[in-house]
Amino acid sequence: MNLNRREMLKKTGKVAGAITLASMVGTATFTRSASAHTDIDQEITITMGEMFFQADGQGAGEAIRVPANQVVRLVFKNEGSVLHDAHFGKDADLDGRKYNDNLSAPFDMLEIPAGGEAWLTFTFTDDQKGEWEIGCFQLGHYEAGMSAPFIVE
Ligand SMILES: [Cu+2]
Repeated sequence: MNLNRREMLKKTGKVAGAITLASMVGTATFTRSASAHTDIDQEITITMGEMFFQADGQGAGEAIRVPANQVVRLVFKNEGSVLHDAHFGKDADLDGRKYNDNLSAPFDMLEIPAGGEAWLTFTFTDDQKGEWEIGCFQLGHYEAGMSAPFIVE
């Protein structure tokens, strides 16, 4: 199932949603929160604001560490006053407004309006271990420092 960007936006909106990524299969599926019964091994809440990502218990912009081979739910809360997005990858392309190496492929990214909340559920594999990055590619945001190391370990 392929969700294009417009469908993804429509489905996330201001309502919390869940996107399960089966990275080994290479598909992204969307599950409404009301019917999401995935067992979660670990949940990490990440606050977004101007211009930062901040995981619970950490400082703004500090590394976010995620275990491989576990079901990890990342809960994003945009407490800022403008829309933010979350891309996962490495090698930022500031012209294309994305990472050249997309950790979450084929899933593109998550956009969350001001005051909104949404979540993603990942299971990363051994071959995805290493240092990646989470970044917001709204115009000027990455440039203003809206990124953080994202470490799969
Ligand atoms: Cu942003």
